[in-house]
Amino acid sequence: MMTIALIALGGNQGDVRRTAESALAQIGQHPAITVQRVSAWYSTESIGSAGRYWNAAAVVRTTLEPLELLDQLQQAELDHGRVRAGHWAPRTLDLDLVLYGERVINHPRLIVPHPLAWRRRFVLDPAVEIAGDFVHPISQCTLQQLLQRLMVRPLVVGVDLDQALWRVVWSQLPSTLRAEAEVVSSVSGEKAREVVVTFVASNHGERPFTVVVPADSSLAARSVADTLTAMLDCPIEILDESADR
Ligand code: A4P
Ligand code: MG
Repeated sequence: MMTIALIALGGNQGDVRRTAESALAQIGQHPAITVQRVSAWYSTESIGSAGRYWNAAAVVRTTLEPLELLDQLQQAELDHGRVRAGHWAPRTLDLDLVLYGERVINHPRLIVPHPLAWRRRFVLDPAVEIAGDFVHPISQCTLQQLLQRLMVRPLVVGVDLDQALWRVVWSQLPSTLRAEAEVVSSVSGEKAREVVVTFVASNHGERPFTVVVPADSSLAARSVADTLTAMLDCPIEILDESADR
């Protein structure tokens, strides 16, 4: 059966855009995959490492099963210099499967929709450019709606975290993040060291997503900062393809 899938592209090592173009050409040569649309490239604040990333999105049509498509994406990553040096390590190219039609997949090798996509501007901005009406099958929101709810300022964030720990986490966040986000609720008391943070961030009344952070306060601060940065950072669309190479 023919399925439309959405792929997120990202990288922060080497000439990411050229690498990605080559990887997409390789993927498109597979007899069961057609690359339909590719977004512009966006310069984005790096989450988890220093510097900036390049991000984009691509829509493909495929008759491959999800795991077979993942195999092709991972092969293309490997063929384009990707060394798996650790989680969130710098990379020449990361190809994530964000959506596979409206399928929900929970396999040890593959979780679809990509669980972090809904709160990452670096995924949603390029995705909305080419696939704004695609539906996220868990939230039942379109990608356009998911992006829209991250655009509200201040971004309203509901936090369910021990008060004392939250105060430490909040005090460690960069002031730029604190200026753009507003905490509307926090739960204290009995659930001491409760570590579930709920980002309400919703105009649409759909159920909130949650982010689980580590109990250790400095790790929690890092994790919340990464999450908020990915939600608040405004990707810069690079219009001139030839610029900056
Ligand atoms: N896997 C499970 N679900 C999927 C899926 N939907 N798509 C498995 C792709 N792979 C999926 O991935 C680790 C494992 O996830 C694979 O074995 C696969 O079977 P990986 O690509 O080897 O490792 P990774 O990239 O370090 O992990 P992951 O989870 O893809 O990292 P992220 O979350 O994508 O973070 N900052 C900016 N601005 N832009 C970025 O693109 N990317 C990352 C990487 C960090 N910071 C970034 C960006
Ligand atoms: Mg990946």
